[in-house]
Amino acid sequence: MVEKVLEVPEVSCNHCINAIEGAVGALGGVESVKVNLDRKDVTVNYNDEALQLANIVAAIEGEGYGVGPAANQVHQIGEKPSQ
Ligand SMILES: [Cu+2]
Repeated sequence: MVEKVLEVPEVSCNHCINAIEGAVGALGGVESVKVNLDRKDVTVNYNDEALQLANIVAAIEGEGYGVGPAANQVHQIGEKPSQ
């Protein structure tokens, strides 16, 4: 099980949160998904033997949200995104 944080700069409201959490949560291997509207990021805990990070990114993009520039940089929790 790994935890990754992806930046999703376009999230702006509960609709966005529900769309992203719904799409990512529906993927097999995802244990938990939580969007933080203030930080505009999404924290995903998943089984990395069952699911690739690319599949998670694709699910978010499939809902129409970019996984933004800073955003392509996946960072571990507790670590600042490089800027
Ligand atoms: Cu929204």
